[in-house]
Amino acid sequence: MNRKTIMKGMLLPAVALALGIALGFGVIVIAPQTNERRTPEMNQSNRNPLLTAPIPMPEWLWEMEKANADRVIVDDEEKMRFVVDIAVENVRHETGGPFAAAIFEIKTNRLIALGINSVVPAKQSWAHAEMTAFAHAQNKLNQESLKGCMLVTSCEPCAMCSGATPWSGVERMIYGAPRFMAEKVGFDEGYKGEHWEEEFAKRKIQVAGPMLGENAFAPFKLYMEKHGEIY
Ligand code: AZG
Ligand code: ZN
Repeated sequence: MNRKTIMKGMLLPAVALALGIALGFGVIVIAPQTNERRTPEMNQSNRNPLLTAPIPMPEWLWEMEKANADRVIVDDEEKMRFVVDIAVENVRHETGGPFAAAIFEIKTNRLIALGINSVVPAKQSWAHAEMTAFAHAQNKLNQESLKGCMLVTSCEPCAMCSGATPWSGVERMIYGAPRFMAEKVGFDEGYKGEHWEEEFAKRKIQVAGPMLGENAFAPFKLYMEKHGEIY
């Protein structure tokens, strides 16, 4: 073996070693581990695009939220009528499925944030009304816990949303349509166990519903008439 061949043979391991060091160093430099909490600046300018960018807020909802900023609605049925009307608007504007939700502060009955089902337009399976309401309220309050708040949802939460509810921190939940109304139209609400309300009670989350009787079916009726997509 001459010197040239030996040099050639050493070139590949040397490149691999250099690349390994560079990559290893890169991981450390690019992804420093920190225990710091999120800062307000991060919420404004460094939002995690995986979660926030694909959920655009339709103009009509933006306007509705502005018009109802800090609105106080004391009566539960009135809160529910407000939310069911938003679900109807979501169908009318063709900006998502026949579901809406809102977060209210329990002590003051003040509206914090609205949420709508955005699954089809946002192409996000998790974008149920309850989930977008949680995310929106948490962004607005700049905190992950919705302690002291209640969820008002136009329809009984599905398996995913009832799973997410205790982690949101809300302490009350009221719902309009029972799950069979959503299932009648073709939505798959998933399995959540027969005693789900008892599980909520164990976690100190008060539940009330169904509410509004046949009036809670209005968003589904319009969705069927408009041949809305069932996913
Ligand atoms: C759904 N059920 C509820 N309660 N809310 C939504 O946004 C849904 N989307 N699909 N099923
Ligand atoms: Zn859901």
